Amino acid sequence: MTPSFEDDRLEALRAKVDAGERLSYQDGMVIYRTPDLLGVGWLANQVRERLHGNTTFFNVNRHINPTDVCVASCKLCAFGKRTKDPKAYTMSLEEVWEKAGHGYTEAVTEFHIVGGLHPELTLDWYCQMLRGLKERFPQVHLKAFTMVEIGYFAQRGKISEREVLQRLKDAGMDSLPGGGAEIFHDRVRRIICDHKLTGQQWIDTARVAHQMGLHSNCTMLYGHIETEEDRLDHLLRLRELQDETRGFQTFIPLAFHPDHTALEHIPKTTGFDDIREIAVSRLMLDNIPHIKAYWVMMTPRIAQIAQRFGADDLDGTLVEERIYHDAGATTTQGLRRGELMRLIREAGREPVERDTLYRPVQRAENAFTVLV
Ligand code: V47
Repeated sequence: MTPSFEDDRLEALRAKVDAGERLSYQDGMVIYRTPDLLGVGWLANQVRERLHGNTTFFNVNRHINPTDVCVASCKLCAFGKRTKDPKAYTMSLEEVWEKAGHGYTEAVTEFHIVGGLHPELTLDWYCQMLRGLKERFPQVHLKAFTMVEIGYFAQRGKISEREVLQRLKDAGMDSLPGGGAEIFHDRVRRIICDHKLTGQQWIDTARVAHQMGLHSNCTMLYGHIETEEDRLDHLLRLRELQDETRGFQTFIPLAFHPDHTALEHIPKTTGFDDIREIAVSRLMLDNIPHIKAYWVMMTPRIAQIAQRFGADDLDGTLVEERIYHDAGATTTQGLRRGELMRLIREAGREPVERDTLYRPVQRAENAFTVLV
């Protein structure tokens, strides 16, 4: 059934969406500014169902953050700490391996590993960490290090990003997560994450990773000091790189959580904004296969509704999330496999457990009812 839109401008977009035509910057502005959220969501859902039918993907993963010590002091972040901060931590290699195995069941298919920019840990240390994980958990995919960490390892080791990526790949890194992209525009970046690599450097590093056959995800941090123009610029720069490399698997819009950050005065995003961001992403990023509604950030309730506004993924079980929880997230730190499946089913979608590369994971129907 085709709806009649509250906003006539969406009629013209419907023709483009039906024809699979690419939306322009001006189209993007319309979908960011119209109050007709249901109309925008309907369009995004058309694209989502054309790509993925009724499926919603999820995975069984564990987050590992080896250190929160960080030289960068980004205003947006509540996770990074100075070395001398009594609350700062850095795991030993044994602790990382122990953490990975803690509560481990063979259900876990991915370790998601990111951390602060530590002034002393060397690239060799990280390679050893990956080798140790692969030795102990050979079947688990290692999705590790943001482009920001890659850039930092290169700068510290005085070697190229390509060399860093090659060494990490040789040690067992299978793909990269999408963090650290924030908002690419320099004006915003200078304020929210001054010491991080530039937006262009993030893009260039992702390009090299993709050229080396490594897949990655991509993100956008919204809901702070950026404008809608900055958001669109960010999305279009990702779309442009994807036309070139086809290396991005998933886009994850990340709502800014201000608590305990230097930008604590900024109000939190609203449900309306979060849902709209999912729909805009699905419509503008026509060449990125998946849009993830990251339940930790959106809350399971909104992430569930997002499954009918353009999203086709919920992320995973996580077990112990820290970056968002340090910034005041009120969600639980992990969800069980069965809970994720229930959320998806109640949104009228069919849950499909995937591995990091979106291959379906086959499991015996009742194999993990006790374990996970
Ligand atoms: O890089 C940091 C953001 C990212 C805050 O690739 C904050 O599958 C909100 O990238 N409020 C880390 N956001 C999370 C991330 C991610 C999450 C889930 C899945 C994947 C994936 C990637 O979170 C950081 C930064 O952009 N962040 N601090 C904050 N206060």
